Amino acid sequence: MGTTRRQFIKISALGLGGATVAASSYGLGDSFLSVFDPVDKSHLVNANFKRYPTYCEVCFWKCAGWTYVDEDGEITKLIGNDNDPHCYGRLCPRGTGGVGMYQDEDRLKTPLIRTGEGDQQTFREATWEEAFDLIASKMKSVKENYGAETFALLKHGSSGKQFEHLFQAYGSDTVGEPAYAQCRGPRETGFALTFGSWVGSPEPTDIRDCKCMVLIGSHLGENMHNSQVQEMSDAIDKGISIITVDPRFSTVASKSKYWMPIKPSTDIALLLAWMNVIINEELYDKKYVEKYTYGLDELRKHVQQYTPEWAYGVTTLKPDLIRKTAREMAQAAPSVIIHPGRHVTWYGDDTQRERAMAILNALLGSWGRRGGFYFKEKLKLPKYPLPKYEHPKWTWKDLGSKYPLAQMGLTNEIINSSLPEYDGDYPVKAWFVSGTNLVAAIPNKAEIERAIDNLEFMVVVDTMPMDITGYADVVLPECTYLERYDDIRSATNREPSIALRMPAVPPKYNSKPSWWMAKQIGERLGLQEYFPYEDYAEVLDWQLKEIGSSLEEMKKIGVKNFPRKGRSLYLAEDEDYTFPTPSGKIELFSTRLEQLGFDPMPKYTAHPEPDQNFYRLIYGRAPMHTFSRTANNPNLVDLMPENTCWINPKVAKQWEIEPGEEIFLKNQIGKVSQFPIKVRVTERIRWDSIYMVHGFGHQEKALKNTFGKGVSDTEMISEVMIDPIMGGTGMRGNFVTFIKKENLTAEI
Ligand SMILES: Nc1nc2c(c(=O)[nH]1)N[C@H]1C(S)=C(S)[C@@H](COP(=O)(O)OP(=O)(O)OC[C@H]3O[C@@H](n4cnc5c(=O)[nH]c(N)nc54)[C@H](O)[C@@H]3O)O[C@H]1N2
Ligand SMILES: Nc1nc2c(c(=O)[nH]1)N[C@H]1C(S)=C(S)[C@@H](COP(=O)(O)OP(=O)(O)OC[C@H]3O[C@@H](n4cnc5c(=O)[nH]c(N)nc54)[C@H](O)[C@@H]3O)O[C@H]1N2
Ligand code: SF4
Ligand SMILES: [Mo]
Repeated sequence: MGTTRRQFIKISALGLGGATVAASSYGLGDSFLSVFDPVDKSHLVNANFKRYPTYCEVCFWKCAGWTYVDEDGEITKLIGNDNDPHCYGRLCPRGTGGVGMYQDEDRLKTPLIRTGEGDQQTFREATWEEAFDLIASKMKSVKENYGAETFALLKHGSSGKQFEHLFQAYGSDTVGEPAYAQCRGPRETGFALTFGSWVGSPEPTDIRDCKCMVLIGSHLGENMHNSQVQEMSDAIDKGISIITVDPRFSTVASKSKYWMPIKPSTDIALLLAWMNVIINEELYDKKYVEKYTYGLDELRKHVQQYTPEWAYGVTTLKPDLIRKTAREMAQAAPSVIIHPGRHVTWYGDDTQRERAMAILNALLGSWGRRGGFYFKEKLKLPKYPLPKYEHPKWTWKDLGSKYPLAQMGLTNEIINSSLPEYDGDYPVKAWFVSGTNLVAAIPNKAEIERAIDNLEFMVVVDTMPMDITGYADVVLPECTYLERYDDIRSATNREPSIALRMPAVPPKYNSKPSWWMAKQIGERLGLQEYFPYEDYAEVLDWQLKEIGSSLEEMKKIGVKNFPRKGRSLYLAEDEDYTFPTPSGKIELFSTRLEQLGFDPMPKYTAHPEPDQNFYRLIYGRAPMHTFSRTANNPNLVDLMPENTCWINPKVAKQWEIEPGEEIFLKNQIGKVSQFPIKVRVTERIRWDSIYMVHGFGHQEKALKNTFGKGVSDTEMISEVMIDPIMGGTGMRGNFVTFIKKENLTAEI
């Protein structure tokens, strides 16, 4: 971006970093849980250690645990809290390695302010006062000149809450996070249209008592969401049959009764064929369907065209396999789960695919049944008494109104509204970014860069010098989750539970918690009445006392479980129940979609296929990393230092590519990967696709452990298919070809 107004600044160029930390390592075994912390932890803990409760921020499952600190005040260990329903006492390898976030010497150490013009731009170290004064003055001028609404908040994780409060007090509800439009948005809309309620997190999947689970591109076990993986592991021991639909032989595929190596992008065809079999063979739960659902006749008619023989032509899965697996599910019903998945923004028709999954669950009667989906419950924490927020003139809802069923702010629409050519009613002029590495999380970096370049002002709050920080005018270093208080975790589960996060050690360097930053900025904006506390601990103590606990108590126990107060976990035999949908029933046929001009029942539409010598780019998770955020973690980098490109042996042979060879990738519009990637030649991937783990290929040199390692999947995603119903960005319609290292110069 050499010639642009907001030049990208490499933090590495500033010489602010330190030396690399020696990394620890621990072994990985075959079973899912061999990488979790041990059940018996007595040998890990010295009696002189002090322990402080926390909940993990390495991913958003929010497992509760203990931070152990030794006599010298050093963190020695992170261990799961035995009473926590999110982790059942055991942290996953990323959670155990979370201490690396604290120890990482590449951390952001002090506030930074952009100075200089044109190609001479750089960051200078600044005091917190200077940084806050600048931010407050810009927030004031943006509000005066354009309205507070034009200052957008892009966030993810716990810190986002603090800034959301600041922004609402300031007058902006222009908020978005990649965990919606780049993640679970379509499933929440698809399930809400069908059952009337979101799936939510943690998913209310009753895996513990499930007899048959269908995983459609949901790779539990690599996707390490803790209690789900533990429950699945137990269920496997108890003989659950798993049906894995994945073009890749995932870890869970290896534990499955059926692996269905579907042609990518054709899942709706399979789902419709399953419905065809289940309805025509009368395998559905007749009582349940009659009592609770709406639209069976329409659905019956609709799915007649989608026979297993038809689906074979589309999906490459044999009709016999489709029938057998349909019967397998029906036999286990209602203790069956068609798992909704989580990262589901794939092909732009994702809400409809999720609808198909929801409908299949409904036919099998699994919603509200033991071993299917339970009715979740959570404890509503009382709100700390604060003045009401101002009403903004417009909000994220207006900004995303092109997509009628968007239920949260759309990051991609915030980006559109920030572009120079935007001439709509909801222009965005400035960004406040916290806890999200947008350039790694949202495809089409060139567009994000154009948007950023057009901003009047941009703040980034992060713990690490991640790629996004280089675009900021002000960078604020947050201390890690082990060094701060945050909101009480109160999540939905079988039984309500709460968990406390408190500092185990003081913040390293000149880093600070987000609640303090929000308060400081708020006070400079004249919003002190919204921040009437000296320490966030006061807020937590007040809230805890309102529910009969206290900070004192929670410091000792970390997690508190409460009995259910609402309805029971499952529907009783013949129970009358009104679903919160327009018809009060589970909507096999969606009247809402029909009114809005969308297909009321899911249809299959074909998606583009790779040209000759191109392969579909698919991606996913690795057990020891979370997105791009852990790539530099000194504890985790050893376990998996880079991603690899999975290529089928047939393809490798055709290209004369050797295992371990480093190649560059080029996508359908000629974009060549910044770095090379090592090849893994394996039968575990279909010949028409290649696979890589998301979160590598970092371009910021200040990330010393990970700079230049592997390829960023996001970088190769130029084609985005937007879901017309809720605005999610489908990212799996991209195709890549290979460039041998020796041919690189000739190719670009
Ligand atoms: N190509 C591609 N894109 C994807 C995905 C994919 O698989 N492939 N996955 C999608 C999904 S499912 C999701 S949920 C999103 C996730 O997208 P993001 O939430 O943007 O995920 P990360 O890349 O981990 O970025 C998190 C940022 O938060 C910072 N951080 C960590 N801890 C803290 C903290 O305590 N405070 C603050 N202030 N910052 C902190 C990290 O250093 C990092 O810069 O990405 C989506 N985008
Ligand atoms: N270790 C770890 N665990 C995590 C995370 C992490 O970063 N690290 N992130 C968490 C978050 S925020 C999320 S959203 C979840 C995401 O996890 P999931 O929702 O489980 O998974 P996805 O990333 O959508 O799916 C990846 C799988 O889809 C397969 N796939 C690709 N294309 C297709 C297709 O067309 N059809 C089918 N049927 N399958 C296909 C891939 O081969 C891969 O196995 O993971 C969570 N858990
Ligand atoms: S699943 Fe692992 S990384 Fe995620 S919150 Fe739990 S322990 Fe942390
Ligand atoms: Mo996600």
